[in-house]
Amino acid sequence: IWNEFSKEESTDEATIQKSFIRHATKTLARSSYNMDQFAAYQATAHSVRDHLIDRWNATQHCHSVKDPKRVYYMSLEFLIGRTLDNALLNLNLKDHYKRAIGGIGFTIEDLVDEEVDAALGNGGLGRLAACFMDSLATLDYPAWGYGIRYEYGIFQQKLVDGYQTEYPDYWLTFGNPWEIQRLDVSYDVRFRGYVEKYVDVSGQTRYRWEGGEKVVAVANDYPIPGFQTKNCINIRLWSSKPKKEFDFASFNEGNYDKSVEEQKAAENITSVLYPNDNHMVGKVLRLKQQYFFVSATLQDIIRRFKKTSRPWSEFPQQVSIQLNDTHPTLSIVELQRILIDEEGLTWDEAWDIVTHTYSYTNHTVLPEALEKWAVPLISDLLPRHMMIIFELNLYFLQRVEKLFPGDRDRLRRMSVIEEGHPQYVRMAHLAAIGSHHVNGVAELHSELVKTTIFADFVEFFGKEKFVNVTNGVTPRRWLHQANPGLSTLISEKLGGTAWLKDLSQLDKIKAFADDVGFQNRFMDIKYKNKIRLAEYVKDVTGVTLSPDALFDVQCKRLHEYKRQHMNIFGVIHRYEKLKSMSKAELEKVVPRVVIFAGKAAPGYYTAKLIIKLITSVANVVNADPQTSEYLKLIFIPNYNVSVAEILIPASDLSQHISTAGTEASGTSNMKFVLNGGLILGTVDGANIEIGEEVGKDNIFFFGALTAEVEDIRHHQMYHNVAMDAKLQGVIKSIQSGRYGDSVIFEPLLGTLRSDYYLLSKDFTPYLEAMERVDAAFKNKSAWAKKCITAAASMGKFSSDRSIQDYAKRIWKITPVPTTEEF
Ligand code: 26V
Repeated sequence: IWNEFSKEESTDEATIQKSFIRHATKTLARSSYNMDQFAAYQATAHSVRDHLIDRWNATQHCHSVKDPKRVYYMSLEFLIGRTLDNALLNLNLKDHYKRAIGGIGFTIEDLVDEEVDAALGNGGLGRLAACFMDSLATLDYPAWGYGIRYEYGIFQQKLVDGYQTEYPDYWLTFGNPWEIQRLDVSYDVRFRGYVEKYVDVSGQTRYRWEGGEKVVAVANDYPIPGFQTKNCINIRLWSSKPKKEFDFASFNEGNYDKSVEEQKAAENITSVLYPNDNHMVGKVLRLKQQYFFVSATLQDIIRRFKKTSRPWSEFPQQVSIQLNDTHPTLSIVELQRILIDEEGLTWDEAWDIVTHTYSYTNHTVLPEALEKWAVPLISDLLPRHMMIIFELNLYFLQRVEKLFPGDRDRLRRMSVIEEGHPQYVRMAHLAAIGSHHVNGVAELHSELVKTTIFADFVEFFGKEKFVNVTNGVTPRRWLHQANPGLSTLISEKLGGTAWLKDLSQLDKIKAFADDVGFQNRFMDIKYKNKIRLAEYVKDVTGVTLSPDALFDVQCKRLHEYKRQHMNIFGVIHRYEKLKSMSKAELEKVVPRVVIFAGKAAPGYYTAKLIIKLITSVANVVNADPQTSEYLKLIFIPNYNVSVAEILIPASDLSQHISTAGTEASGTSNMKFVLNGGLILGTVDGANIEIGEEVGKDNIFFFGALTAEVEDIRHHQMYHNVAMDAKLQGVIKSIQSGRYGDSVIFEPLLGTLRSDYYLLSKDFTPYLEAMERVDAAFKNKSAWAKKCITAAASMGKFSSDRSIQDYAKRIWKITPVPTTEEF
């Protein structure tokens, strides 16, 4: 009977319909009389989930039998988005379900739209984790993702009077068919308490962490199916629950409220995702989240390791742990603690295991984003960990002193502890010391990692420890799913879908770049995608867009370093220029639609002002009959993965215009080009490598180079450098009150006085690059050729390539396909 039930259900129309109705009636307790669209989505999702579970079980069984080395991807964020469409495509079931669901009277597209995004991440870092899971599954690697099941994902953004307002994203209101709660997989996690020193039976002085309070971590599994493989891996997300034991001491004192409150506090830990991106905030609850996550994950990994009774020395041969930024870095300290305090290993044996297990990815060199935690905070919450951090820092600094005797300043720079009142723990130093590899996420960024924040560490450890793994994106979600038209065209030309598992094959599409028939089909797909976006924009903003205009998109988190304000200043410049043109001049203008989208951190005042400026300018521009044929300006609210799936395939041009040296990689830049759009960008992050692949004629570069930035800043500071004249004009235009009371924008304009992000220096080159774009867009066939050549050059930027890089060079793991016998 077990064998019978664990076989995967067949996928013919009738079986799918039966499964749909079984779930509608038995799982959801609905009848044919009260099946609305949302219930139909739920029934479909449950029926697809059955397939996922079968494959997930087979994969787990296969991996426990073969017991290969596994990789554990630890990330505080997974920005997954929707699952239904993605699962159908990866399982190759989309057409089957289309017909089956159609037969019941629903359309699959409508049902797909009923799903809410799983938005458990801020931006690039979280979405990268999700793309990596898709690639790990597709390439049959034995891998687990570990994270937190936040009850509130990234906030929902609404515009009120043109200002961003935030609403809680309680995404679980109507249940979540994609997660499997595993009440049987749970662990205790301790906080606070004290450290006890004792002498063990062999006369050794040892320590143990006792007392304090405990909460429970419960596993919730999120199956991740690979594309055209039986393999289905797992993201295990922890949620916090109170322990069953109640605080009877408080209760008996008549303090019922207090004991209930403490129970509630336990559940609080995994309640909400911190909505900052590239900015550190030192909140206790965030530190609690990090340790909670680290403790539960390590207990789970160790339990799995212990099943095969290997000696501890084999741990690094069986387990590789990747830290997605420094957020899970306490894991290094926690493993050391478990090995010495609980497993009885010596310090050196333990540290050898730790440093052969971990590797760390750095995602930013911006100083304000580097994590540091106050020593008193850690001492209070995790007293034993604080002891271990001091101890490992001592040994580390002793080694440094040996290699560089008497170099006090070097010791100060390299110490895990930043001296001061209070002292701080520098998490990046801890991560680098405890890992065998440290990687950056694009060539330039990895160089900056070596020459700035870790320069001393390269001298100490040697340069081999510091490597580059350029980011990538999954072509399954970001082309096949988001742009079915283009995916179908490519498959037709390449004779099948194999390219979706080996993106280097896209190269062969270059042969069609000059073919006018192909150009027309390619641009017709783009045109239809623009219509789809225009309908969406009409729906959410009421503004009508012409798909004939050049669609110019900048969608990403709002941040001064990303320079959305340079973009909006450019729009104002364009608008003023249009206003001064004669009718004859106007007729030569390339019509443009400028689209912004993105969230600002709730406490980031300047970023929020940039949104207000964009929406204020949009109100004026979109209502101006004199220019409306030539310029439209849109801010799409609540940018998320699902919005990106509509926006990206519809862009002609996208902007990636960070000050050189500030954007570690960027990943949407890759998605835009893959979907047949061109980049207007600075010589920064992955833009550089995209430029190398597509060729300099197929990307619009401008602006100061990384190597120049520091000198320019210095020069600006000490010489009275006049602001760029055109930028001055823009500021005057804002101050004239044309876009509403200009007083509210003064703090934003004030940032241009010190101009840390070099807007003034880059503004004229930016506008000149825009003119090159306009000129190029006028020649339809030449533009099409650029887009085709660029898209066909994107093979390198598949997250499959990134994952193979990690697997071979850092994790030392090999694929373990789930064969038919499982
Ligand atoms: C994240 C968070 C999350 C909430 C709490 C505070 C905090 C502080 C710092 C950070 C660091 C975020 C770093 C980051 O997101 N980097 C982005 O990583 C992308 C994937 O590698 C990359 O494409 C982007 O260029 C980079 O900005």
